Amino acid sequence: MRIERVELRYLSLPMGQGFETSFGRTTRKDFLLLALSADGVTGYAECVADENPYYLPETIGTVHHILREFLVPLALSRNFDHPRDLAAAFAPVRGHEMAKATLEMAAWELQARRDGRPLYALLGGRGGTIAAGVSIGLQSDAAALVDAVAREAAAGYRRIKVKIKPGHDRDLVEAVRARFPDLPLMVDANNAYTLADRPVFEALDRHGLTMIEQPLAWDDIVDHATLQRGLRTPLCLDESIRSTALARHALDLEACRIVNVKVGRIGGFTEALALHELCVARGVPLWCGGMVESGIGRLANVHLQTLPGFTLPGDTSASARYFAEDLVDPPVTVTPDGAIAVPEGPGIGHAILWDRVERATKWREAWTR
Ligand code: OSB
Ligand code: MG
Repeated sequence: MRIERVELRYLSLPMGQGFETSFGRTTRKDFLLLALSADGVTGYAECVADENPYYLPETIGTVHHILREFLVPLALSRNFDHPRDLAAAFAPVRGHEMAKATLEMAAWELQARRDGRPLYALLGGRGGTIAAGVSIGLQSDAAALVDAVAREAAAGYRRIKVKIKPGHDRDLVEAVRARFPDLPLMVDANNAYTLADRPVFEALDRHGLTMIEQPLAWDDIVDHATLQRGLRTPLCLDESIRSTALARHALDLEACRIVNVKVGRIGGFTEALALHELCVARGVPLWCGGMVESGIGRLANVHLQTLPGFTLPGDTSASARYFAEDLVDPPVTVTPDGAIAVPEGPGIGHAILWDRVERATKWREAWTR
């Protein structure tokens, strides 16, 4: 692969109802879209960084800087036999997993298009369908949350995740459980707690949750291990796992029993495949998280989830939950029994709607050899 051109666009896409976590509310989806061209073919990837560093330290601004100054020059200065070789070339750059993943994922997508195969085939997955789960943002109160859960359960989702934060946790789970005692249910705290909040987790432990996601600090594994020792409910780590090595450390310490994979958070597909292999070898359940991606990133997640280690439904839900006008045709849809069809076309497998991309583009920059 001789990379000839890299184009980066800043997109701002209107969202319907928005999404609220413990770090704030989003009503527009601002993100970077990268196009990578080599040997007459172009591949695409969506970056998961937000404008702010409230999920993890990287932002759209840091990704732009790291791509422009370091990763793009590296990619344009040598040839690669396979997309998996990009990760090794990027290794001298410390951290900046989201920036690395953006370029690396586009190389995989390009390679799949070049081979005329769906992305899943290049990754070693399979066709068919995947099981869909859904993440429900913070709602105004418990009654509104129960309504939202009822709506998503009726839509077919096979696992429902609700966001919690201090003061909005036990009551929310009790309200949902009162109406849906047997629903596969989990919570995600996005680092909002400390070990001093142990009583909250002891109360949640009585509700048969599938897991509790990232209750403690974004960069912690030690306190999570302490918390896990006193709980029956498995902990799952999201933010804390930014590499396969960190996942291995977390599993060795028993800081979690389930792993959330986001390709953008761990530096790309090559690292995702390594993390998948680690979890399969250790019998640790794995699922694919989401970052409220447009259809382009959403479809990349669909392909990844066809690998055999993804034994739990992920956070990949229908495009229409977030975007009235998604950037892919057809949009990602979920069947009444909670399945998403895996595309069979080359690369991500659905057409990109360039008129919508153009309308959402705030700026763009391109680099060539
Ligand atoms: O922690 O999983 C998370 C959204 C933005 C940032 C972090 C997270 C989330 C979600 C939404 O939970 C998942 C989705 O629907 O894409
Ligand atoms: Mg999470």
